[in-house]
Amino acid sequence: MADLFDALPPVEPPRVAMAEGAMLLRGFALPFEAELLPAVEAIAAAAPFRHLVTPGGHRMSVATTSCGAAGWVTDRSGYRYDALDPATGRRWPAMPACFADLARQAAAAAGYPAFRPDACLINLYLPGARLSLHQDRNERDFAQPIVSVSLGLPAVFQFGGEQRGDPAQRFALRHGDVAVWGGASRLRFHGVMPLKDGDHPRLGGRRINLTFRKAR
Ligand code: MD3
Ligand code: FE
Repeated sequence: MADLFDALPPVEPPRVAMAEGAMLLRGFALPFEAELLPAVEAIAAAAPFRHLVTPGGHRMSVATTSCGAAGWVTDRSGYRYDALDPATGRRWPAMPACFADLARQAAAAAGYPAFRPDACLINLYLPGARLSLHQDRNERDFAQPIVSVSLGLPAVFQFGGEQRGDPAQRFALRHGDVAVWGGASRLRFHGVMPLKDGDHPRLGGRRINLTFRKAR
């Protein structure tokens, strides 16, 4: 029976266009949660989270690892994708099927049906960890989007413009949210504000972000 509630918009729409080419899919990763978390633990057991040092000599507050054919790394010589994990000298762990499936489904839902990621950078945030404004430009083809998956504690995401000094919008990214960054948004500056303390039922005092890329 039709009633008043049918006329009201949902409290938060499940799909929000943040900007041209940038789509936020609230809760899109929740059906994958039970598979994703053990897969992250298995990757971290083979390729441990580490605090990389930027070319400018700063130790990142975010700890990172990767899976897939290519992994993103930085050191004093620069930022790059590498087929080998410099910490182990071995190839990165393979990308789990549930990772690739989630990334492909999210990209398709946002209008990129051909997205086939070959790299997944995994960022681990503990309280206080942040990511300063940057662009992602180490990938070969900027026509390919980046898909990001947020797990654990919520974060405030900063979404700037094409120049570092452009004003930034802020969005909350919560457990299970997936965002697809392509088209005109692909080279926009972005960052993450310092993570606040909290206790997430599944991840405790952590935030984990997966970013899927077509690096090569
Ligand atoms: C907008 N990660 O790993 S995900 C990164 O939450 C990174 O860990 C953040 O920025 C995190 O490089 C943000 C959202 C994101 C990822 C890539 C983008 C937004 C983007 C590329 C272009 C524009
Ligand atoms: Fe980024």
